[in-house]
Amino acid sequence: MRVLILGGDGYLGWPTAMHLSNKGHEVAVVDNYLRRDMCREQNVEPLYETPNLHERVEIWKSHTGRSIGVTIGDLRDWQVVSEVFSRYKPECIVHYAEQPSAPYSMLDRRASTLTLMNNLEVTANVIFAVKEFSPEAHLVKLGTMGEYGTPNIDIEEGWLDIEHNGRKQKFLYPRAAGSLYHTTKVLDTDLLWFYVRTWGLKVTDLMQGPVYGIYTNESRMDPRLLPFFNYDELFGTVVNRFVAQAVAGHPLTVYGKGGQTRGYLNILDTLQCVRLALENPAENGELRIMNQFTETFSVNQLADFVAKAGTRLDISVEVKSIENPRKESEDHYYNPKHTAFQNLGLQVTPLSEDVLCEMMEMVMRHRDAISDGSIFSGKATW
Ligand code: USQ
Repeated sequence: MRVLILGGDGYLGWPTAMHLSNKGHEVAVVDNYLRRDMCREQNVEPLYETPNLHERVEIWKSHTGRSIGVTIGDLRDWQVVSEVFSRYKPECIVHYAEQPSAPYSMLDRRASTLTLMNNLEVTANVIFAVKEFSPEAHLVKLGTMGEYGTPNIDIEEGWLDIEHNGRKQKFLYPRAAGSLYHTTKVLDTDLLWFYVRTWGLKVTDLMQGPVYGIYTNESRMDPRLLPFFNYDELFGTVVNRFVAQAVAGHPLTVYGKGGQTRGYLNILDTLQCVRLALENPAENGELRIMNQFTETFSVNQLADFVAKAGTRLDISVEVKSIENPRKESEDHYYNPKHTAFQNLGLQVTPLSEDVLCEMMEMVMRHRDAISDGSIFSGKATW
């Protein structure tokens, strides 16, 4: 399949590009390096440097002989979008091209409006480009489990059957996001649903939980192919952060009571899920919503897991609750369904001490680069 990956430089975008290329798809990536710029601007650089996209595709080609197309450009610019879509004529679009951090979106007015404008304008441009240049293409969009919030009832996969005054209708599952970033994902879903109804687009919206991990089959070929690894409070997800904190000898920063429960997945399973969605597309006029995670954990459970893995490597890990910088329930019901990917044959990579120890060993090689100041400053508090 001809696949266009929007946001192809990111933590998930670049590993997805290599994975799909390795599986024989014809891949092109687009990125404007927004994530790299935001990290620089906020002085929260990833743990190690990564080559730029032009260099990455050359390294990839030297190992595999496979080419990946590259465009550096801003997808808020219609000129860039229309050129890319008319050049590549994608059969599938994987849309990751968004500001991905909840804390960043809550920093200040500028960061909030950047998140809002970037995320919605890119999604709108992509929708218009699909209609104009590739009306039969399947759009696979990265949403988030955070769209649902933490309701006191089971979370379904995207839709809920409602019976009201004796009549029935299926509606989008009620959403209650916990940050402006998560709210942009809710708004994206509404935009997509509107244009699915109006223009009959073919869309899969992936409700993904926090991802952890670093290695994929492709990045094991060469360390220069590894994705970013952020451990800071803005761009690092919790497991990656805890692993880096353990190695740095910093107490694990459990926010508040630590009962916050989410659906997590290994980066390897993100790649499988995106490929499964792409190879089993939605129908014309369908907004298919799939919950993309494999296991649920509370923050306390994750901290215990990381502390145990540390013991295996002779690292003594302290766990410390700090005042929660976020507004979120710290003790709540959480029972989200996730059968859609199981039904497509997802092979789960569970969180294990082996996985955590391998991550710790990688971080140890860069231990000197860990900046204590990036671990927690409280600058994103809401
Ligand atoms: N947390 C801590 N200590 C930390 C960092 C986080 O206790 O040092 C807690 C948070 O308060 C939260 C949970 O861990 O309850 C997860 O936080 P996170 O930073 O790993 O994830 P989050 O900000 O929710 O965002 C991440 C990705 C985002 C994706 C989302 C899925 O950055 O792109 O959409 O996970 S979900 O969380 O299901 O909404």
